[in-house]
Amino acid sequence: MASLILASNRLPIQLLKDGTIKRTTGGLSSALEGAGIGEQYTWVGWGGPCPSAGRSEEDLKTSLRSLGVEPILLSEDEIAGYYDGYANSTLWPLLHYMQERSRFDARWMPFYQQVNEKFATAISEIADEGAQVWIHDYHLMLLPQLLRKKRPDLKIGFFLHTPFPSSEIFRALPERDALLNGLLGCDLIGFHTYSYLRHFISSLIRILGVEADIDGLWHQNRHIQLGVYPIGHNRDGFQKAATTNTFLQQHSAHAKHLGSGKMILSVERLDYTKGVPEKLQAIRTFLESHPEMRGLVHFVLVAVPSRRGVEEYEALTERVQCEVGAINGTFGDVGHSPVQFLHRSFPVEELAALYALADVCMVTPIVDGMNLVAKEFIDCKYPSHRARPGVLILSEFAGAAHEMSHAILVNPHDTAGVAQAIHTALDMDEPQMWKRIHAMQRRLELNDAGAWAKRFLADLSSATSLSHCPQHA
Ligand code: GDG
Repeated sequence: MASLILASNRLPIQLLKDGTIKRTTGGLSSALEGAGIGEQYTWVGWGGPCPSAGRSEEDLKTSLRSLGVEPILLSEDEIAGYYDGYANSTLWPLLHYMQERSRFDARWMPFYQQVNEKFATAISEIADEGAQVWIHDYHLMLLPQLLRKKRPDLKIGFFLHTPFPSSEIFRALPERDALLNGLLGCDLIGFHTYSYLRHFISSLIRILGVEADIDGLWHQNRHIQLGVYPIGHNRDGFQKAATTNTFLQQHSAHAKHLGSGKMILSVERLDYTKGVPEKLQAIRTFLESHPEMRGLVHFVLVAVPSRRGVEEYEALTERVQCEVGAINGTFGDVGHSPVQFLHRSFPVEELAALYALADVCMVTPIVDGMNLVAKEFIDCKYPSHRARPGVLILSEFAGAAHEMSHAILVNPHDTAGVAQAIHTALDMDEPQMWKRIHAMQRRLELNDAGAWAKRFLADLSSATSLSHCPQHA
């Protein structure tokens, strides 16, 4: 039994066929890992594509439970309909304002409903009386209401890691009422920014006719609190990583290789929301207009494979590989390719070494709920970690832009503007770079992943589950 339960689509770990464990890469797992909310919780989620060869479901569940998590197993049909289908092909693009990419297929919603039911059943069986349940992200928008029906005693919170788009976009969803009603099963609903919260409130009024203000609303005689909780990065994890031998070795190796050259880094899951082709266009424009920089700059693109098997992601990978080849073919020389495309995941110590050394970090998503890479880069810039100063180029369409005004803010669609920002960043003098870094670090120190989680959980714990509206009492 558990008094605090975290629920997310994916567990932070995946059990592989050979019985070994792999950590999953992504914003949610990296932030929650650094949230420091102790050992007193149970994490409920899917362990990834099932390595079921020769193993029974019970056997798999037992292996995962021994690691302190409560696994949800999904059938092939559920993976296709709930995960690849409704969550990633309908909701993900729509929540990121990409309505033209969003596919509506009536066969998918029943699987989304079914998997949300599975989570509700699993949680209701392990939750202590009055336990807190913290549900994460767009895969589980029906879960709060399903869970409340089974267990009205629970305190239920939901945090959305993506943007919540304008109601003009959200209302295009055929299942818009069901999703909003699903969320109204919560005691507390949180977003990264005030804009997302305001869009949610507009959807409630325009779609359900339910009125709310920025603090909350009354619905069916229950109070639902609303709030803004900008997520922070795993500060302790990066600070620790910067003291390891792997960090030191990687740091010296890269520093030697760079010599007097300049490193322009980017790190992301290879996802169409992250704006990688648009970034490559800007790199091409920069190299075209600054021939004197061609032998000097090293664009290092760490692009972790994501959602393998989904057609659009395969096409994006091919497109990016092709453009990287074309840029290197045009602007490279014997012994130097301006763009290094690293299509794999790196251990956090190696990532920290790249952040510490990079002269510029380009975080230029088309739309992004928050973006933790921007925060991690700035927080690896301490002289005690042998960091070089560096400049953050940040898309104004990332949630992080609301907090990091000392970055160079860019519109990722404006190719010439981003190319110009690269030049401005490379040209900036060191005192100016440190001034900007320090201003951003002061803010990050106050709101890392731990502070974010504690704030959300404290509000969830004090959220009042009054049974009637005082105005109507
Ligand atoms: C979603 C929202 C929101 C990346 N490559 C490696 C690696 N990473 C880690 C980074 C960072 C995380 O993955 C990526 O986080 P982001 O925030 O940038 O993006 P999403 O995965 O899209 O996350 C996003 C987030 O949820 C949290 O709410 O900010 O807007 O889309 O932590 O460091 N980690 C390691 N090796 C890599 O190669 N170890």
